[in-house]
Amino acid sequence: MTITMYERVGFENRRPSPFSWRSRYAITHKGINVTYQPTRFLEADMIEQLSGQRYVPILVDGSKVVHDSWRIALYLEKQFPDRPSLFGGESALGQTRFICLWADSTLGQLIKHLIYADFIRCLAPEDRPYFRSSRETALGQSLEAACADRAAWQTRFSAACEPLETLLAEQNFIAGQAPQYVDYSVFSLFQWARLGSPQDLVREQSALAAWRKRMIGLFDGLADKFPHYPSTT
Ligand SMILES: N[C@@H](CCC(=O)N[C@@H](CS)C(=O)NCC(=O)O)C(=O)O
Repeated sequence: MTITMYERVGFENRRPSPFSWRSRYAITHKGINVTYQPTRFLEADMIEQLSGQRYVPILVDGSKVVHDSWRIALYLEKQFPDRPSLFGGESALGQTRFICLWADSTLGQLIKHLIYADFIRCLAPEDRPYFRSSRETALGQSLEAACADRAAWQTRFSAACEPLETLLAEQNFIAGQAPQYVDYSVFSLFQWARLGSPQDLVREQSALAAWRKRMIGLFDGLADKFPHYPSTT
């Protein structure tokens, strides 16, 4: 039975969604054969018909349709128990979930203010009006205004990354000696930022930069298999 993952696709085959990236890494970690279905923002009706909600990623495995990247990770762990574990056991589940939620709410929110004005160019031109209006409504201001004070947002972002910097100076991955879902989930935000803006938000020579490099190199350089920030749009 073919398993299909519907994920966001951007301008000229870019993969701009952090949530899709963490699911891609989880699938690759498990070594599962999956067909990827690139999906535009404008195809939300089709996603809703399949899954009852409008967000990607979704995973379709026969009659089972799973939405939300966290639920996809749990599903993969349950369906493929003989493949390498994504969590390292039941007791790590709550901690992993907490770190993923913390990363999305803290790092994810700050990253928006560092990349959104650039990020829109990574999306297909026909998806840009929806992205702009939905995000500007959520932010209560234009993408450009949200990103105006870059230095201040960078200071806040670097401060929020301090615990990660300390940890990654002590061990190679957040999960320990080898990467697990917690690494994929946090990395997906850094991947979103590196593909979504020409400006780097990670300090060179930092432990975070070294970890990000290790993550980019995983699975035969999975993170670099799609186009980077566009030089022309
Ligand atoms: N909690 C969800 C969030 C998924 C999410 O935000 N997906 C974005 C990816 S681009 C999306 O589909 N957005 C649709 C929209 O904004 O209308 C998950 O972890 O999968």
